Amino acid sequence: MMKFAWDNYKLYAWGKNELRPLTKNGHIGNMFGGLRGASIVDSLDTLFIMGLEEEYEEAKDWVKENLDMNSNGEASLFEVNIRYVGGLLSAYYLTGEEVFRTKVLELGEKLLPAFNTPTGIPRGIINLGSGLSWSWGWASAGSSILAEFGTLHLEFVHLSEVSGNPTYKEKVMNIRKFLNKIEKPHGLYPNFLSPVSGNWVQHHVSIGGLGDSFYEYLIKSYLMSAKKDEEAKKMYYDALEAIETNLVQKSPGGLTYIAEWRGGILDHKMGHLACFSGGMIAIGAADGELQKRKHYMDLAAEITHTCHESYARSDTKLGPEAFRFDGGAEATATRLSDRYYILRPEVVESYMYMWRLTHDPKYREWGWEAIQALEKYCRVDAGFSGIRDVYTATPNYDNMQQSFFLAETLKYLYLLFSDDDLLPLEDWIFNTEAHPLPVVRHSCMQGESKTHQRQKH
Ligand code: DMJ
Repeated sequence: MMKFAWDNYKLYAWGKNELRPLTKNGHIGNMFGGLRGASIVDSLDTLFIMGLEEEYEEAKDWVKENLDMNSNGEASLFEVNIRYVGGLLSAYYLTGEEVFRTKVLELGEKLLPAFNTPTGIPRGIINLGSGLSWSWGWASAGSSILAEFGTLHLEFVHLSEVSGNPTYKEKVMNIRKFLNKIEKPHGLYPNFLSPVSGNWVQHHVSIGGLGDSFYEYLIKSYLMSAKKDEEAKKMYYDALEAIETNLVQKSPGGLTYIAEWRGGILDHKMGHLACFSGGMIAIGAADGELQKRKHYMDLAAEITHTCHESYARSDTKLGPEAFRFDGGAEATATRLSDRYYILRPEVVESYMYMWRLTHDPKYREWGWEAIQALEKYCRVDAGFSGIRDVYTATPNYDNMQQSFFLAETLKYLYLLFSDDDLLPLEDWIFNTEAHPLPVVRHSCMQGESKTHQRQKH
């Protein structure tokens, strides 16, 4: 599947950001500020891990010759960070090739001006040429988004590690400290925050879109620090406690789900994006309070089960973008606009973590079901495409092979069927785009004063 997706990208969309597999051309889009080759950078580590050597070499050569950071467009800080910074860092750590380090540091520097706000909380969009940054037009009152400014920590810690420059780490530690001290309604973190006043802008809380990977990065920061980052640990378990108290629900049919919260009122909906949380709760289970560890594994299994049900209850055996638990619905989409599937990874991501941590064969069975469904309903002549309605067996394609399909969906499926010693979870932490980053056991930031580090670099 990876080779097929890659070969078609190469044939029809080489150097563009994504492949349009129906029209057989490339897509550039406006998320990456003029950067190109998102599918190449997102695929480097997947190709390497899968032993697709020739393809990996082609990808590396493209990065060396053609990945041009001197673009002048408006980029999503979050998307560039998780795909480009994460992809290049991971390629560097896996292969030791200097070109990835040089490129990622060139890019990292261009992202720093986004943090020049009164609070140090970055804005969502940055012009990679001018360094000017601003907020998404659709985000209320010029606010920044929790899942965006909360999903920088892992990559920025490693930017400091590979450069010896503490600035990157300082920027994300500042975000962390800010969030730690600010008041939180019922212990929950709303999705919108003003980077100017430092106040929450709306009381919408979600473990799915707009909130999701902030929580993921708390527990992963703790694990990536070789379990030294106590602050991240405490913030994670406190947040999980608040989520359990306020958002976790059981449907009449016995399915556990995580609802969304709008100023105290529950919206009984779970997004596909929220399905990463099965895996997240599972990787954090062993470091929770002793008496809660089993409970966390049970909760992780229940959520993963619910997400599997959202797949099993559709005609294509692929899950919708959002499924509901009201008006008689139980893990099904009720709105037409929620029925699409865009090759997202979160459900198989949770299967992979649950498999690694329990070895219950059902997770491989569920992964295999997803593979068969992808082959049957998403594979087209020239690649893989998202579909517009998972409840109809005659697919209507969206004509897009997302770069995260190669970075995440296929990588997690591959790992689900690999031995546990391929990227062991004790040594590698996957960023939110599935790019593995090593646990930092001996930080290059230790032992040298910050001033000295600054002078050196
Ligand atoms: C990916 O870019 C990342 O997984 C992100 O955290 C959420 N959205 C997509 C995949 O669905």
